[in-house]
Amino acid sequence: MRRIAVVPGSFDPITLGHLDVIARATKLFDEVHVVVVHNPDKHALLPIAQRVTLIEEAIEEAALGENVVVASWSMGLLVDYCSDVGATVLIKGIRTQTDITYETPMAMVNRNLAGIETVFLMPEPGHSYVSSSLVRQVASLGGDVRPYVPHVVANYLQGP
Ligand code: COD
Repeated sequence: MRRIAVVPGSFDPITLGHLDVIARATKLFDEVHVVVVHNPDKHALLPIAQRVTLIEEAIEEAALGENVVVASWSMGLLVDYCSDVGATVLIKGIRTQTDITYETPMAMVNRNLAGIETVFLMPEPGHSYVSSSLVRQVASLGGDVRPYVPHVVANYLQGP
């Protein structure tokens, strides 16, 4: 049986922390879907289509493309996307206790709703403090975001 996992997120924009989680996921599953989902709790910087393009380019740059699909989902529950593509697992990156507190109830609800299990992956320590909101803030204040994001994202945000 082909094992398919979904890595969901706002990815506004994709960071090296996200990319690290995606790379780990590709080693554990036959097919990995990276899915951009609108998070109503967050004020978005980039349009969803632009986030998808940057993820595609970052994945190509990191040579992770073979078993990765990039998509967006705005049609309702994330577990419905999982059912549509035959995925049985959601993957979330865990950086801090705050992530665990945020993700645990969602993992339980997603299992109750559709039997989808959530796998938590620990990031590379060097990326564990990186977040899209930090990148947005540094970029908006004119700082250098290159240590935190793939080259394609840095070029998009601040030029080559
Ligand atoms: N290292 C490791 N992991 C990281 C890092 C890093 N540096 N940065 C972020 N991550 C992880 C996050 O912990 C998260 O797991 C994932 O990467 C995405 O992060 P973000 O910030 O891009 O995205 P979020 O947190 O805004 O995304 C939230 C979701 C949209 C995924 C979430 O709200 C969700 O699953 N929504 C589904 C809606 C739904 O169906 N709800 C009903 C059932 S609960």
